[in-house]
Amino acid sequence: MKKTFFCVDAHTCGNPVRLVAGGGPVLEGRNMSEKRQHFLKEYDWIRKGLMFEPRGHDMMSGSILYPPHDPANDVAVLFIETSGCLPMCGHGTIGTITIAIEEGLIVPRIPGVVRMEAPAGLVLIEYKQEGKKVKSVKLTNVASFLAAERIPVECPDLGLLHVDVSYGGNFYAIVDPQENFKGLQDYSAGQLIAWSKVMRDRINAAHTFVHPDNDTIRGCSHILWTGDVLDPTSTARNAVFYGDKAIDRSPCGTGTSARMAQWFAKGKLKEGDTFIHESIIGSRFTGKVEGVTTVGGRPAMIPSIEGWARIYGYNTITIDPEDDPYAYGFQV
Ligand code: PYC
Repeated sequence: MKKTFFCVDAHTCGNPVRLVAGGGPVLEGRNMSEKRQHFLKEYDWIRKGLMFEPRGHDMMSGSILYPPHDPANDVAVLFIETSGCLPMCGHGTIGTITIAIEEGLIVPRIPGVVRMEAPAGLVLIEYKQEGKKVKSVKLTNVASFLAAERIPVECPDLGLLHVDVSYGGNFYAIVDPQENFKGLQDYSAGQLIAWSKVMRDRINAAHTFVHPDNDTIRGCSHILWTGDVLDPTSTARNAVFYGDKAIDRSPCGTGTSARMAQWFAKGKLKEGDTFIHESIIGSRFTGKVEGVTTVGGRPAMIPSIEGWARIYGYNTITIDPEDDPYAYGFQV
């Protein structure tokens, strides 16, 4: 049967965010983590249809809004991506909140503040508005922590690399410059993508990463390559691999959180410090160490990320498996 989805398309610092404002499914669950499981079981065809070609593309990423489960909160969000349904997405949050406020899809009780339930936990948001336009969104993310250090992994062409694995809403393998890798600036996006796929499989075959408080958050899903900054006023630069063929065009919110947690654990950042992260295209998020905590008994920190998004389109998308052989999309 033909289904219609009313979407607002935007980008956060260059990376797409397609918010499904109408047509999303009713989900069962006491919180967004349970609703994410229900969506994955019954409705993953919606994600595939809206994210993959021909309606989407390799980098496509989006969200669906739900009422909050706790009346103290303003909204709950399911993230849909080419990679699956992420527990948390930073660029997705910045785009989703920008769209939701500008289009009047949510009306927060306190103007300028949104309490957002994500599958990974509660995310507190402050946004700045000029007239109707949202100029910037700052999210205080879930507690982030360094999960493992110097894991050896063979990379095709480059040879043996050592990576740290850090959690910032998803688990990231962070590849810092070392003997066999001088920095992301020396390689094409295509090379980083090809290597990332192999390395992710190898890391997950040898190690199990599970969030201590939520065992549905598992596996190292992203590879974060680091390298020289383009702008000397930035702290660091990264290229984040996700899905099967994507490099994030934004500096990646959960990746920035994971990297700040890595630096925090190594004593390179302390509470109150800021961290300006550049993406592969040079767009920037400003991160800050907001606080210190523990997760499952291990030291952790609370990161915030600030960035901007712009709406660029209104998109009524149909998925009709009786008429279109590519209704549920494809990947090449
Ligand atoms: O911004 O957290 C993020 C993100 C995850 C995957 C792509 N972007």
